[in-house]
Amino acid sequence: MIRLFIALDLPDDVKQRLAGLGGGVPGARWIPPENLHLTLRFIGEVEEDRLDDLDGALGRLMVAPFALTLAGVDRFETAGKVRALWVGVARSEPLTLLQSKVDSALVRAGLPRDERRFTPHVTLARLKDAPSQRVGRFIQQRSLFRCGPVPIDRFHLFESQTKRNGAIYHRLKAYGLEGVEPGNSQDRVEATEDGRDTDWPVMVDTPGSDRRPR
Ligand code: 2AM
Repeated sequence: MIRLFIALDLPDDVKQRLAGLGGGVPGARWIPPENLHLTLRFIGEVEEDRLDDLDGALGRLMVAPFALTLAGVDRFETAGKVRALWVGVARSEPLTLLQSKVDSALVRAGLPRDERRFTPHVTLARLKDAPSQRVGRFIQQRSLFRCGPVPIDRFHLFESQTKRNGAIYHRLKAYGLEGVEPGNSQDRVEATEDGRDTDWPVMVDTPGSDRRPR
């Protein structure tokens, strides 16, 4: 089995800015900058022999490149406890379109539809027993944070290997964004990070944490 998710990687300078927001919250495990990403769709565990089907469906997606703006800071709570701090995204129709096309592609490839509402975000930290006052202050002090426009011209299929102290992300595949050209709606857009075509896996990333209670 292999644990997968689809996400937007972010330019290095954006990751550095986001990482610079961290600190000042006891009980927070900050995501290392290289692991910061915007999840479009969590897939979870699938058999490895499903990879080709998923890849085929994702490679046929047609969405034009766009830019998004990261804005504000907020939290996720489970059972009354703050579990994650994240940076939000200013309303972006292209992002919503991309997310729904990714989901539909995965449904075509045989996965169940993701019924959860898409809340675009970049997780900054996972929290355990963080004092709510400090969390509140952290969010308030960064409420005016904005970063953008961030150019988005591809999305990635990631593998997540969960480890005791976090996770290792492997960027398996990159899919270039390209709009539909008139009269050519069947275009297949696909590119790996290094220009290779369909080899698995392609890239290895560095350790971080990705556990999130749901
Ligand atoms: P996040 O986007 O809120 O940080 C890899 O685990 C990525 O998939 C993480 O970025 C994580 O959350 C996201 N994700 C979504 N649903 C998940 C789930 N049920 N379990 C683990 N990760 C999930």
